[in-house]
Amino acid sequence: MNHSERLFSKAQRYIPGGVNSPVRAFRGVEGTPLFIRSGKGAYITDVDGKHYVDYVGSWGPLIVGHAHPYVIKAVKKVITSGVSFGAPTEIEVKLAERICHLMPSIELIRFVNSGTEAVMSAIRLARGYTCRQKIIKFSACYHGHTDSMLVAAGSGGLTFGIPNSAGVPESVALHTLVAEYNCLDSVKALFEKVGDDVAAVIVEPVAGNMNCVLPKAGFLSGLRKLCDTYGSVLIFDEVITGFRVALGGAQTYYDVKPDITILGKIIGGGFPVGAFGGTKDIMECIAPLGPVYQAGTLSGNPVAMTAGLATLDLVSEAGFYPRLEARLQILINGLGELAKQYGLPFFATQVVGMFGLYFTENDTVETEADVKTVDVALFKRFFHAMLKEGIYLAPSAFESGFISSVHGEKEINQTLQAAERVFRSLASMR
Ligand code: KE4
Repeated sequence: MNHSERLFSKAQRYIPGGVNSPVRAFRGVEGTPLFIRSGKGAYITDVDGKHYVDYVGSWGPLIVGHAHPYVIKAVKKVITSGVSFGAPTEIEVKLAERICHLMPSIELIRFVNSGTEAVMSAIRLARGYTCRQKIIKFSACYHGHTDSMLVAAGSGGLTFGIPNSAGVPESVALHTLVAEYNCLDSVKALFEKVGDDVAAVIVEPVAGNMNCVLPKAGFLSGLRKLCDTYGSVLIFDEVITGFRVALGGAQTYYDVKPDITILGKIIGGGFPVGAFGGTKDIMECIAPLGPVYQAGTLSGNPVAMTAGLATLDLVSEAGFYPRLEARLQILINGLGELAKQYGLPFFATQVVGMFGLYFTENDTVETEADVKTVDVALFKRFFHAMLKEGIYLAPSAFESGFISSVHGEKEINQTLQAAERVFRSLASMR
């Protein structure tokens, strides 16, 4: 047994499935999950001392790579002055100010400790603001594990083929209506049925939890129009896309303004964080100003705020996103050429610093049905072969991949050389 295997067996003695989040258990690809000892830049090192080029980046937060010196220096400076006070601090005001400036749709913002907590709070807020109950979400989109969102959840749900979760009361699930991503007609049909009771539509502007599916032209603006027509709140879940696809998030990239934005991941620089923000009239319904209660012991934690602000300093540098996009484009184009050369069914998507790899005959992927055409068995073989080559991809055919600003030419070339060997071997077995 190697160290990861030994640790995994011990972990299962104390932690359900040996992991603190299901997708980490490698059940989507089989085999033993790697236990990670450290990360530096574009690399992680497992407990057996093997290094990997990392395309998970802790599922998105590490857009400037692992242990970036500027982030670490900022955290080291603040951590020795105390780690939490349960009282307001200057740093949370600074981060709030920065985000409000970078995302003009956000006039007021509340920090919490996870994306799930932010989604849960935003849904309660939308219901409190509109005095309505129904929420429209999209099948195979994932918004964390709050009860009302575990209805045709994507991410873990899609990977495990469990369209919803045990333990979610009927009385909760019945208020969640499920439409099809990129299909405005499916949303219109729901609005025509219960439009006057729809509190909000919640959407991932780029669907990053059914692999990586881009919004079709007019889809997001169509949701905006429907919400305006029916007086519902449009919630953009930008936990992944926030500061991943543009400095102003997907709402700037696609030029569609939501009423509430959910953030997480990058704004904490790898520390536990979440946030929800929006227009003043909506956000002023939140306690202590308004009747919608919401609270949190560690909300606005000064260490997380510091790491988040340092990360936003770095992503705000001139040319950050064009460089990120150009670097990833080389990888995506290279993989496409190699797959073609070896006759493998392959399609890839990219939005600036995030991407999706699909082993499908399809020449486009726009819906959940398209995503389900992938050859999962082929993906599993690809995943493990790339892992052997020292390339760490998301352990699921239904997750997005992420690049960081410190994935350089060396890492991209290393990945493409590994892919060439892997594609050649996969092709020989077909
Ligand atoms: P957290 O509660 O995991 O911080 O955020 C939930 C969440 C909300 N919204 C979106 C769009 C998300 O992608 C997520 C969480 N993303 C997953 C990865 N697909 C986190 C990884 C995991 O569950 O272990």
